[in-house]
Amino acid sequence: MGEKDNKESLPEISIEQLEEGVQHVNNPIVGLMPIEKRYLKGVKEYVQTSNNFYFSDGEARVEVRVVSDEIIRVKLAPHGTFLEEFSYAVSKPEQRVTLFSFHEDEEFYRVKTNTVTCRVSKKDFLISFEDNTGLVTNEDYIPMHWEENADFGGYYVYCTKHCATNENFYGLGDKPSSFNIRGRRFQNWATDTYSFARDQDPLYRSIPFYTGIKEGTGYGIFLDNTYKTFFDFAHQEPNKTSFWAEGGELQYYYIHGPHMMDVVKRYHTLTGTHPLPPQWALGFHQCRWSYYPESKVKNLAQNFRERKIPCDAIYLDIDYMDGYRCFTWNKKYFPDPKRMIKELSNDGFKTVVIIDPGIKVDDNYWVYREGKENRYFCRRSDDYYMEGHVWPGRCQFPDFTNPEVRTWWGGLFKELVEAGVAGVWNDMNEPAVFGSGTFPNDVRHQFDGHRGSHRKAHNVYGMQMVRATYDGLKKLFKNKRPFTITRSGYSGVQRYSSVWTGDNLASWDHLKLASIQCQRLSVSGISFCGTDIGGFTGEPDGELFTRWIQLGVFTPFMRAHSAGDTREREPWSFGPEFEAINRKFIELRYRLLPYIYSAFWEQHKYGFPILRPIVMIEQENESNINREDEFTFGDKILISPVMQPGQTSKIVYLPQGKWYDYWTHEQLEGGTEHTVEAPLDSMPIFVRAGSVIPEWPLMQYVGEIEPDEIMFQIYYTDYEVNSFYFEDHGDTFAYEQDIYTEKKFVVKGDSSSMFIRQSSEGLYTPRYETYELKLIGLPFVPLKVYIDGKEQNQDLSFDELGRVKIRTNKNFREIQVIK
Ligand code: MIG
Repeated sequence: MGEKDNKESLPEISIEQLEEGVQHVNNPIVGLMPIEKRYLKGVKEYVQTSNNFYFSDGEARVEVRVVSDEIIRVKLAPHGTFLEEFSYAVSKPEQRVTLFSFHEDEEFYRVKTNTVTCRVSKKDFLISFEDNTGLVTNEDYIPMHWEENADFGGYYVYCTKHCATNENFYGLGDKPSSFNIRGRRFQNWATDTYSFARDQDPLYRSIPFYTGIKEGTGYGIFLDNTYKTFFDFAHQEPNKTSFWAEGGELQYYYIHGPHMMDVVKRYHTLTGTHPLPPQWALGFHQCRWSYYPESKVKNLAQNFRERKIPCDAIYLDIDYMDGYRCFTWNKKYFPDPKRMIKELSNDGFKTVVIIDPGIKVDDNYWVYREGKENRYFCRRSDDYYMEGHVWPGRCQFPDFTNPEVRTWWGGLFKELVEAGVAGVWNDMNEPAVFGSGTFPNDVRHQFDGHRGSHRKAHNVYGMQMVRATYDGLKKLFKNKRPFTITRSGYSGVQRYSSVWTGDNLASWDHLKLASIQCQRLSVSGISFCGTDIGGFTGEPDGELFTRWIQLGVFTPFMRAHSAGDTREREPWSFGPEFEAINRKFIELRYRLLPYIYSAFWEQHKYGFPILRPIVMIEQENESNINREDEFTFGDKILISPVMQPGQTSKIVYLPQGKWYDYWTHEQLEGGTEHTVEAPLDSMPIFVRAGSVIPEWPLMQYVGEIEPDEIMFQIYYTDYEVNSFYFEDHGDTFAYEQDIYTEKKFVVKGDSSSMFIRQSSEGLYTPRYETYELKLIGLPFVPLKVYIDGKEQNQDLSFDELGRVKIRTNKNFREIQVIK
């Protein structure tokens, strides 16, 4: 970060200097204050209106709002006047009615809910939060402060908190740094960062939310401010954590834990979760800059099918358009898009096309004309249109913060949808402009009626673009789920889109960063994320590509992508040996799709992040604070991707409890590290004891086969374990009307028996009738099996992997296996 941006280090202006500057003015300077940092002074009074408490130091006011039992919001108005309530991030600002009380003594005011107390000190206006055992989790180091901004109006606003020696930090979106971000400073200002480096900051997204964990207790801070924001986690001084913004309100949510999982789930109650994606979007996607002309696309599709490598989606990057004009086709390359897309679709491929925000200035181009006639493009402070160069040449840019523009934009997809396009990829929406990087600060935005310059709208521009895209597609698709992917985004973008991490590089360190960035995005509210498998720029060798495919199986979004100046980059591009391993792992992804889909449902419905880093599972264990290799996908499967060239074994940490090696079914004790084999054709994958993992028969694409049976692998446990399984149509919004089935399995065994109980919720009925259960790890030789109390006559012998097979009706309530 440049010194210029660091307001904390700007020299302060003295009264003498200021008076020097105004000595020729005739007006008296009474009341004119020098511009310098000002701090809240002691609290003079307070007023309560329902769940809002207003404290004042005589001039500045602070609002403390009880949002829910576990969430309290703090807001500062330096001169006593709050801005209008408005947020792009928070979809439901009013949560359920909460219980709270107010207390005052000599020293403090206290706003108390069932779980959190917000304490305001009368003497110096310091604000702190404690749980109901009196443990202080978060407290101001100095009072909130601000500095007037003479150029733009408003204030730079600051908050500085105590930081304990054993306090660690997680979150903040896509930062390409170590998973634990203690000791670092970051800024949020969405930026197109081609071929970004480790520790480069900022990147494409702005997610001003983090979880702090102090002595095993977690809490969250979400600074809902769209301006350029800064976070310092004990970087400048080891005992302070600060966050500040270049404008807008100092407005943050304190989110109670104590578990990081609670914090992230509650953050989701504020900012929303991903809607369910169409099921095919969880398959393998193949992308490149660019596949054209049509013959190349067809050839690619044919290769996948002939080689029997599963794939669901093919992407068209910018070259499919006519001179990079959005919503047009290059008819030389793609003479009949509708026919081509239909043929691809008959072969099981979905077509996803890229759409950028820059609209070519060209009076013969209908999109430009419509935008111009309706004044939909962004303008500068002096009313000139904002112009900048991007791929199409000279462009203007829709103001996506205007709801009318969003509706117009959504409608522009009509022809693409009629041509059969199934998904849209929004790129360059930081927004990126060649040369200058992005828009100048003075560009004006409608900001949903709340008006603002680009300083205020920059970080939400991409999110509002993909929102317009998603909402438009949703309308055009009738009741079918759209698929969208965006490069830029602000908190809450998960309600509209998946994301990828942008222009990474083909290197082993970037493979590591890919894993960290996806884990970080997942604990920052954006579960549906992935990376360019293989690295966007540069050339991976076969080994790196294969290791990246392996990680990709366990990222919620799985897509191979590469820049135009690189060699071909398909799963077969590195020779038959690598092709075989790549196939094996892409097949694994497809077998696990029902598990992956169920994990997605848990994210959508309950706000559980899909990827869960070790610290999220065992935050109380100090030795976990810096672990970043292992994570779980959903609740049951743990992976530790191999991220070194030539590596054939790996030390893997398994959390407390019992685990099984996914490949060998060997049982392993958790709470410790294990050395495991990891030759190139394998990778460390473990399953929690007691898990019930659904698998589909192998398909080349989602929907190729309607399974006539679902297979479940059930891992023996001697303590009770629950698992969930979700299914529905896979491509409609009927789940919003409870047309789905959510199954719960309970598994437990002892030395001579094991039971599996099943219960079910929801209104969806799948067509298949039976399950095939494979029991793994039974410590006894089973002789009898009872299904709902009836003894069965089934072959209970162990297969070559030590599994016992049971076939059952899908509606069983209880199965018992007995020695
Ligand atoms: O200026 O559309 O990150 O995925 O292939 C480059 C071309 C524009 C950047 C994206 C990349 C995409 C590329 N785009």
